[in-house]
Amino acid sequence: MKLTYFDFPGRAEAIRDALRIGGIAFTDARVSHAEFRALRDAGALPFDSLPVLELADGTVIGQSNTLLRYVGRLAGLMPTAPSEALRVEALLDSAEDFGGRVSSSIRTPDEALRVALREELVRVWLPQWCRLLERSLAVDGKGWLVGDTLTIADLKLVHWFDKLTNGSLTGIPTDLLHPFPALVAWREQTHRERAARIRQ
Ligand SMILES: N[C@@H](CCC(=O)N[C@@H](CS)C(=O)NCC(=O)O)C(=O)O
Repeated sequence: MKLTYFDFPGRAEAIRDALRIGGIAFTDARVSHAEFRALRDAGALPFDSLPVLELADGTVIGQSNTLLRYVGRLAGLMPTAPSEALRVEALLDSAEDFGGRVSSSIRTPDEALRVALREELVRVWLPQWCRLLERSLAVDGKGWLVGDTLTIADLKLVHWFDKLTNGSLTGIPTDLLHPFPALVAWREQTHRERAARIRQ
């Protein structure tokens, strides 16, 4: 299959991880913004956006969480118990809610608005997301967001927190997770497991 996205982690990195961990052969197509516009204008993107996944039969599918669930199932990174899968899916959607607020602050060209959005993120929304995620960690108590092993929820969210704390977003402190020790431990565990399973 072929995954097409830009040349940065964004909405694709968890999908790339799941494909790598699952040992699923794929073409990691990375396009420029000009190439994206050409694909979009040619009608090649079902939702006029990236990422898209092209299957062996030529079907092209969009929507990152849908793609992540699909490859997550193929790679054994999606719980088979429906109640656990439900919790994973809710966490993926939370990334659209909370992560979407971060994206809005990136997209706005208005500097004053960006500063105000970032201040609200740091004061209100990101601590709220962190508290909710710590609650999720506490349900099974195994250090994973759902169940007792790595899932696509861990992969999706760890990339969000990497983006949030890499210093590239002015106004968002790199030690954002410091008041949330369970999340700090989760992040380390997720990175360790991810690296080990990608190497296998
Ligand atoms: N809900 C969609 C959102 C996709 C989306 O907004 N993708 C962005 C990149 S992260 C995009 O295609 N941006 C190009 C543009 O609209 O200029 C998904 O999760 O796949």
